Amino acid sequence: MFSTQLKSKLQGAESVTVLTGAGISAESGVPTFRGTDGIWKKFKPEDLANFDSFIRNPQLVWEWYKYRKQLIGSIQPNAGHIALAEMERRFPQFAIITQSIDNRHQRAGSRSIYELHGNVERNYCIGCGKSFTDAEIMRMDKAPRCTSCGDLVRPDVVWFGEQLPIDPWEKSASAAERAEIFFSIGTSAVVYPAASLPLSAKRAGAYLVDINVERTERSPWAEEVLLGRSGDILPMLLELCRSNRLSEHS
Ligand code: BJW
Ligand code: ZN
Repeated sequence: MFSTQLKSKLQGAESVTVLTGAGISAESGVPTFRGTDGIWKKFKPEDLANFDSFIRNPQLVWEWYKYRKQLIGSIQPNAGHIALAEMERRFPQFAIITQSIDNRHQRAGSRSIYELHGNVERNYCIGCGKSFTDAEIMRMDKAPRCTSCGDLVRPDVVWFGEQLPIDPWEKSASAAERAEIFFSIGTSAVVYPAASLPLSAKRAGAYLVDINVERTERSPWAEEVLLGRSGDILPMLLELCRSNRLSEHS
């Protein structure tokens, strides 16, 4: 499944960077936005994941998020998340840039994670910025309101038209530029600026690998396209890193 070139790149690499999307959690039972198994087809993310829709119909947007918070709260990291957490220990520099908001990389034990689109387990007031826990939110009305100022509370995620958080974005851009190998995993790579990261990595000399159940916008640019589920491919990739390491010592 893996080319000789990827094997030798993995053996020598000091710096590996990974970009993950919703597909990394598909096998944990979280539906993706797009792709053949995307079940949000009823709602386009563009229609719900924006500030104007939230102001127009906070109940509807909150219904979507409360449903997803409950779903996400009940799922475990899968073999893909776990393999990435293990891979982190095998390279001097290893970073996960994630568009996922579900916190499963953290749960799997990964340390160096840059969350580009926020984290659905956090919430804040749009008026005064006060934070609210999920437990508080779940007890509140359909569209929760701030206990200090009375304004609307929203999930701490990045919607269309909003700027990405500056610190994770800058760290992600540097991690892309320094990567010798860049893995784009379980993302359709249609949402910018995240979708530009595999391209900047490649421009800076990285070996680009696209891992997905189907070809993506990034496949034509990739040195290698690995078609399959990330929960199947990543453990095999980890095995490869392990055997590389053994042969280094023998
Ligand atoms: C598997 C698998 C398995 C399944 N194993 N794989 C025109 C051109 C260029 C840009 C723009 C434009 N018009 C507007 C823009 C900007 C816009 C944008 O990019 N729009 C595009 C849609 C065109 N971007 C923004 O607005 C961003 N901000 C920004 O640009 O700020 C600057 C600015 C400010 C003001 C004005 C203008 C610009 C912000 C983007 C925020 C995205 N937010 C969301 C919602 C987060 C909260 C939530 O979850 O509710 O983030 S949208 C949604 O898409 C979510 C995801 O992170 C993001 C990316 O999706 P992802 O992760 O790739 O998932 P899918 O479903 O698309 O793909 C899953 C893949 O997995 C598929 O390929 C499957 O095949 C695969 N898969 N099972 C491996 N087992
Ligand atoms: Zn407030």
